[in-house]
Amino acid sequence: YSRLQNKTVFITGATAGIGEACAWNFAKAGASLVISGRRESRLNELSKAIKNECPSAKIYSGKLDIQQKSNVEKFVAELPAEYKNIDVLINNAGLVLGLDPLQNVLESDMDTMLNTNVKGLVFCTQTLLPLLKKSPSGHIINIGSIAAIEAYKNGSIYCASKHAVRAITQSLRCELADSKVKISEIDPGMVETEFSIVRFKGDKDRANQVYRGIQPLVAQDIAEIALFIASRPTHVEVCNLTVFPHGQYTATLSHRSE
Ligand code: NDP
Ligand code: 8X3
Repeated sequence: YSRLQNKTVFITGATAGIGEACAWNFAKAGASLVISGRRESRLNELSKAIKNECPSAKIYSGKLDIQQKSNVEKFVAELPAEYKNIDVLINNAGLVLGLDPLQNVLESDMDTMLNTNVKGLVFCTQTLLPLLKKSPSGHIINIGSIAAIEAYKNGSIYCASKHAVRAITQSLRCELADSKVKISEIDPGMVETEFSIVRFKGDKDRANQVYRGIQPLVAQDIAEIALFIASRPTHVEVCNLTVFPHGQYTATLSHRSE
């Protein structure tokens, strides 16, 4: 992963799951990090833990809710000079709330999903694109989902949000073709993180049921893929990479040992 030495990687949603695992992996590969999320104490703990294990790691962390464009712009404007040359943006922050028929979807849940998964991703991309264009190897990595490819029962708004991510990735690939900036999307199936606990609003028993009888992916699996994608030579652009735990074969169907 020597191509990541001295690169600066901006990760949204680094307080848990895939974003946190990306922070560890990119730091170990020698990249400087800008990590963000809404839970500041977790960011401080993560920075401390990484620096403990990799004393030379360079990490800037700050609280950021990506739902408001002004937050994103302020955060980026206030980056210290040594963290302003962003090479890689990992648009990871995202969430699902509920598993309900469309008829019953709460407007507040819909707003949170769309404002985070779609608008927040766009705000981060718009704000960082001018910096990525200055890099000799700018790269956007969007964390999509199998829900970007399939729509499933009771998942309408989350699936719509991830279908939007896929569309945005594709449109941007066309728009960026005459620049040096690459764009990739990783579309995972089941990854055991805080994702299902958030979906079921803290109901851990229900969240555990999602992974019953299957060995799900873990955040590290996705971080390793992100690291692989980000470290290809400049002319190699991984477009969309779908990844399932073995045994899963659609968004909602898996072989489970009961
Ligand atoms: P986690 O719940 O473990 O992590 C989600 C991260 O997103 C947290 O760091 C959270 O930080 C952050 N986040 C949520 N809302 C905001 C916001 N408004 N502003 C900034 N950060 C925010 O879930 P995962 O790691 O699994 O999810 C990461 C991405 O992977 C998401 O986009 C998700 O849709 C996608 N994904 C997950 C799959 C899975 O099965 N787990 C499968 C396919 C895709 P904080 O709460 O501190 O703000
Ligand atoms: C997460 C995967 O199938 O729960 O994006 O929507 S799924």
